[in-house]
Amino acid sequence: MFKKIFAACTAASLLAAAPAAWSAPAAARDNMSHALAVTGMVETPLTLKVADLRQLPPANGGEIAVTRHNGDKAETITSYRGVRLRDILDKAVLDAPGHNDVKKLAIIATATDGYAVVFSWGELYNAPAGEGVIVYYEKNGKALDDNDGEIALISAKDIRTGPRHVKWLNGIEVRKLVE
Ligand SMILES: Nc1nc2c(c(=O)[nH]1)N[C@H]1C(S)=C(S)[C@@H](COP(=O)(O)O)O[C@H]1N2
Ligand SMILES: [Mo]
Repeated sequence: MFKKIFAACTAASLLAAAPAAWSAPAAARDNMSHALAVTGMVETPLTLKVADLRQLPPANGGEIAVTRHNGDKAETITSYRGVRLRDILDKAVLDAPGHNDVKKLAIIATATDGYAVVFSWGELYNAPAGEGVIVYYEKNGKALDDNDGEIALISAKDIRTGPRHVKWLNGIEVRKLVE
């Protein structure tokens, strides 16, 4: 009884505060990423729009099952057009002059909603995973819509591909983690 009243009051006060606090579900907001900024430890920071991504060496492919961390299926991508993250980093040129500098680099992929995932240089350049880390702008034959785009990233060789599937990708930051 008391709990019920309490719950009702809480709901009422939340509603009263609604204009400031309420926000639409993620997919209904404009989360669209209109460009990808490549920043941090690079010689040439870049801002890439879809048209710029189309100029880079293409990495197009077929089926990728997007699976959540618990194994549930989120979606199946039947085809995609994109670019390997490695090729984007090579265009920006990693700022790592010392022989061992690259090995200390983390590459962080961020999205307009604050979602972020981490890669390492070793993973992207010196492991099988790197081949499958793709920044893509077309899915199933069409430009990405509000649900993932305009630009997204996926690490296709991950065991569960959901966690490092970054929708609304808008940043690639290169950070040196160790001095
Ligand atoms: N930008 C962004 N990308 C994201 C997420 C997110 O919250 N924001 N969630 C991730 C998670 S945890 C999963 S499992 C996959 C699939 O989620 P979906 O079911 O929402 O497509 O998207 C991933 N990409
Ligand atoms: Mo997830």
